[in-house]
Amino acid sequence: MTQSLFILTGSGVSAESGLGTFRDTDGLWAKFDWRELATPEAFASKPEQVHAFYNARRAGLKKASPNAAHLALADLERAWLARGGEFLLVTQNVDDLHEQAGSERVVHMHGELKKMRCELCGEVHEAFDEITMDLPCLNCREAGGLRPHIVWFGEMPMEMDLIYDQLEACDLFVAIGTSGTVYPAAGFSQVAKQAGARCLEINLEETDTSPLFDEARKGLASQAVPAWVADMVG
Ligand code: BV8
Repeated sequence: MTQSLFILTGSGVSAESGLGTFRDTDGLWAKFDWRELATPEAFASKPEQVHAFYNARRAGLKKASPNAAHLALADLERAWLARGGEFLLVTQNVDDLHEQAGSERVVHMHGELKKMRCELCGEVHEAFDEITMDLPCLNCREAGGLRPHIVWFGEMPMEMDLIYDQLEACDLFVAIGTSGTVYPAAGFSQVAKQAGARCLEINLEETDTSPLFDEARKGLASQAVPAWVADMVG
């Protein structure tokens, strides 16, 4: 029986595509204070400032393309499903580089930069390049309700029921390019392990959660991930 695979990715998998990580020395949260830009309170008090931050990141995403790690994970998904295995890729990233690389079974637990949500009617749409508070929702036509379809600190991540079901059922849990500092994602390896999965960490360096893993592969995602996928599919 082919194994059930659960893959969790973080900003390290998109770093070589030119998108900043968060906690590296030159990372996003080193330059910006997440309390001022990635919380519902920040959006309530300074919505245009928050929109400007995400509008800039959305513009940056247009210049980025998938790297070898994204492409290898899409190959792995196809090979795994062809063998009748279970496969789920949960990403903390809000970019769509996994989808651009061909991954289909992707869950964005922290939302998506290319989507916007109306707080007045709840509708989710493809985001305008530049979202501002005076733009009307495409559905309810009201202005003043549009926000990035992003999970901010203090907000409940998306698809948590599906995620925990899959964590408890998987045989192999693989964390790629994540520092394991943001919860609940940082706790996923423990949930999988307690449910009997083997845990593999693929990262540039040791992380706070490294001790929880059975195996670690150190290196740049664009090299370490294709090498690991070759071993898995080989
Ligand atoms: C929740 C979207 C509960 C936004 C993100 C105290 C106060 C307040 C809150 C808390 C607190 N203590 C705990 C919390 C909970 C909080 C949290 O964990 N805070 C942290 C700071 C302690 N979590 C939350 O608030 C979450 N929600 O708990 O809700 C709840 C319960 C009931 C009802 C309602 C609510 C929501 C968290 C989601 C926040 N949104 N993103 C945006 O993107 O703008 S988080 C954001 O940061 C990312 O999505 C990601 O999750 C996180 C960054 O993590 P990483 O992806 O790991 O990135 P990082 O830079 O840290 O690491 C990169 C790694 O890659 C490094 O290890 C590096 O070495 C490696 N790397 C770099 N380059 C490469 C590489 N590896 C390989 N190759 C390379 N080339």
